[in-house]
Amino acid sequence: QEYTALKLKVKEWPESAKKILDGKLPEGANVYFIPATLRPETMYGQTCCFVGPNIEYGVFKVSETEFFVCSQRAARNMSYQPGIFPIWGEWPRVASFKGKDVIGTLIDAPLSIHKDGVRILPMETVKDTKGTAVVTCVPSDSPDDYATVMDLSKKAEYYGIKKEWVDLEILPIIDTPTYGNLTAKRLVEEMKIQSPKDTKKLEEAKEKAYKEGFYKGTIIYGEFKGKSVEQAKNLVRKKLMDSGDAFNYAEPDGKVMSRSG
Ligand code: ZZB
Repeated sequence: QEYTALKLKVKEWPESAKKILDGKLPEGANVYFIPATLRPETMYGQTCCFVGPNIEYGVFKVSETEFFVCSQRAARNMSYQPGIFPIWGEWPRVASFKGKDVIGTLIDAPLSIHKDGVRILPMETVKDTKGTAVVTCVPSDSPDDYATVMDLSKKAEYYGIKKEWVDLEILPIIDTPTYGNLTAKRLVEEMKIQSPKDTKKLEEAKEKAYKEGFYKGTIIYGEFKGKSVEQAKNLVRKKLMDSGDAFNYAEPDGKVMSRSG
């Protein structure tokens, strides 16, 4: 699986994270949360970024001034891919924390219309075994994200977050003949998905959204407005890579590994 790994720069840590990181990072260090996405063309619509509250994350040193936040497993994979860590097979960890320790962190999400930054928020269904275990949230086009955002907004107090961290404008980015320009919202409502725990229905909704978006979607926002999703995907990916805001991250395929091993 070939992902686009995006660099979401930390603008402000919450107190809980400051305590953990105290003394572990050099003065002026830039720290980035690294979500892995298959949908770079949707990055204009990022409204927050998810971590699993009980997942363990590391802060990994990629240069004197740059540090990446992702799962240990992803950092290890990255260390065997060119151009990410300086030394092949080494992924130096300077700190670690649980997702719940960094809820509320303010980050800068490249291309997002929300220029003041977006927040790190909890998502119970993040898998530690896929991507980087950091998931950027695009509620217009990802049914999982839409369902999670609705849940977080309804139960903000229970989750210990501020409602205004969740209730950011949902930007229509892609128009499709079957589901209109807010595909995820439409699917969640039509399929009567009640909660992020409706995993079976959400899996089905995701497949539908992928297919419709990729084969029939047209971009309706930004510099590639009017282009098909198929075309825009690579253009946006290239733009993000050229600006230094993203890099390639390949997930080793278990099946291939076992066949060759
Ligand atoms: C932004 C985005 C916008 C995504 C969208 C999807 C969609 P897949 O197909 O199962 O491989 N994701 C990445 N890592 C994880 C994880 N560890 N746990 C849970 N979810 C994760 O899933 C790849 C997509 O699942 C990724 O692309 C990411 O969300 C999420 F409009 O990034 B995506 C119809 C989907 N639309």
